[in-house]
Amino acid sequence: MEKTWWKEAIGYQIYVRSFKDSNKDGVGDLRGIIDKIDYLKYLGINMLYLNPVNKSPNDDNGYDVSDFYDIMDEFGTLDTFKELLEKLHQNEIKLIMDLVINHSSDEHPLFIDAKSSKKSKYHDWYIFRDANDGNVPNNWPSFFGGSAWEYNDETSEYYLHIFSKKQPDFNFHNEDLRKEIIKIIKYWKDLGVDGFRFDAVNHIVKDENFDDAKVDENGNIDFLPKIQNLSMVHDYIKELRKAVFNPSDYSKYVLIGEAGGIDYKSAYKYTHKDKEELDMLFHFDFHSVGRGDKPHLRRDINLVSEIKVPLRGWVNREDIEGWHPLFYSNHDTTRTVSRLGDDSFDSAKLLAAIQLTQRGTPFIYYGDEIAMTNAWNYKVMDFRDVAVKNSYSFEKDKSDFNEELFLKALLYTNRDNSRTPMQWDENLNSSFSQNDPWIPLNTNHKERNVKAQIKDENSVLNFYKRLIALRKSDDTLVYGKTIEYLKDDPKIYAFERIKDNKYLVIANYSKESTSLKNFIAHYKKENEYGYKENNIDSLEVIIDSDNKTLEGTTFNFDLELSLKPWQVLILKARN
Ligand code: TEU
Ligand code: CA
Repeated sequence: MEKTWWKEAIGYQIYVRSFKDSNKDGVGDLRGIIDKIDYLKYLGINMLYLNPVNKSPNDDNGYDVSDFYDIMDEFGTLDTFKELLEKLHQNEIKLIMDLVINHSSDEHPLFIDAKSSKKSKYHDWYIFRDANDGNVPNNWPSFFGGSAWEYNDETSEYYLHIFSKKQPDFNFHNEDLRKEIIKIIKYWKDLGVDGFRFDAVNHIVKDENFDDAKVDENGNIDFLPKIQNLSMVHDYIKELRKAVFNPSDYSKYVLIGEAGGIDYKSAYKYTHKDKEELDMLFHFDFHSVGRGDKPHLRRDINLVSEIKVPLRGWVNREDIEGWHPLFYSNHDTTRTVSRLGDDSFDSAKLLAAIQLTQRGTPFIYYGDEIAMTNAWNYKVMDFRDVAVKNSYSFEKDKSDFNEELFLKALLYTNRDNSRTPMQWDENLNSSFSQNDPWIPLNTNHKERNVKAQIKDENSVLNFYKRLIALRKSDDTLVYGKTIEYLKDDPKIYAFERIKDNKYLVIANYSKESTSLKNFIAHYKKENEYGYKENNIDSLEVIIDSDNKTLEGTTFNFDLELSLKPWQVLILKARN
């Protein structure tokens, strides 16, 4: 087992636009984060991951970069960034930067030059294709709606954009482009950041035939095999890593890739140690949990297939195959407690307990620590996501358009649910900003906010704080192996973490109170012939999500115990 700082770190992701506005323009910024370092310290996190901060016209909130070497005007200046980095480091908080290397903004000078003429030095840095019989080159759609091709008058060609048309894709087969990307990564590394999250890195190579993707009988276009996880992606990641980092750097920096279409079985392709590509992957396994047959429908979560199986797969991988970022949500999902729980504080605590006791590196998404929910108060016009604007304009004039269902679908699936302003207190704009925020607040900020939860010792926030402290106090929770019990139980999620110490986590992942009879019988049987450290009589309850009721007591396996809805216990073996 190789120990490194980033395996032991507690990560926290900040969507900068939505965290804290320091200059009254309604947009969160870097100074806002500097002003809240005390809060991050209070919580106990020690690694920050920021969504993109580079210069951008913000068609996709920073994922459309117009200058890779500078900071977005709304967020501050390069000096503010340096100050933030320095202050974070003074407070022993590392910084991971999000770099968008699959595409740039269409307003990037490189693209403006590239599209001006076929003779441009930069023309081949992007992906241009001739029309196909006067039409788009092929049937590939964009992730954000419509075709992935946009016509360019100046050269009478189409250019490829798998995201919005303001995000033209780079051509990674061009060596000079790759050299430029290497230069960009080096630049930020030299400025002192501690790691990178490479955005959409699995998309950097496209199928060179550019032929039509298959269409099924329902009209769905199977385009992903054309644009993601192609084998040359690996060659280019390897090349980037080698060019920027010395092998002696490998443990100093953490490299995380964002990769759709990859599960725990295939992740080794990017993260196997011998490959020298990436350390961890942000996957999509928990993004659609509980999603119904149609986007406007929800159904009950299947604990076994949707949570237990994937999480087990990720956390039990051999060390050599890569490490796991323990995260439920990010800026592309709905809110954790709305998707994986039932909006209640109790369900938020259960999710926190699992996240902070499992194997891997936890990444808490800002606001999850106070159980921020989906934006249930939103109307269609409140959404800001470019994907919503696109789909609304495609859908609204169709004869069968139903605005109510459209809105419902947004509330169950759209990314803006996770981008509402941080809820600091009950005051105007929740003290996120003294001006109208760029995106409306969740109206439940009056009850759900940091200020109220700091005061309440049994709040979700203080529960997170305790769990973070616990995890930092014992690397059993980082490196220990995980043994799971009652793998097929649809309500009880129970596992042990074992290394120098032993912890047992028993969670009632359900809305009903649930007897522990089965669990206790099973656990006793499994441990009947166990060795000394598995002595089941000596487990002490160290955390009880039900207002600490059982804390400090020896767990009594003979009792016909049941757990309340969403209740979770953490037990520790007495030495
Ligand atoms: O998201 C990428 C993304 O969500 C898809 O490429 C995903 O890989 C695919 O749907 C799975 O099959 C990143 C950012 O997180 C997001 O916010 C940006 O909008 C996007 O890239 C474009 O930069
Ligand atoms: Ca601001």
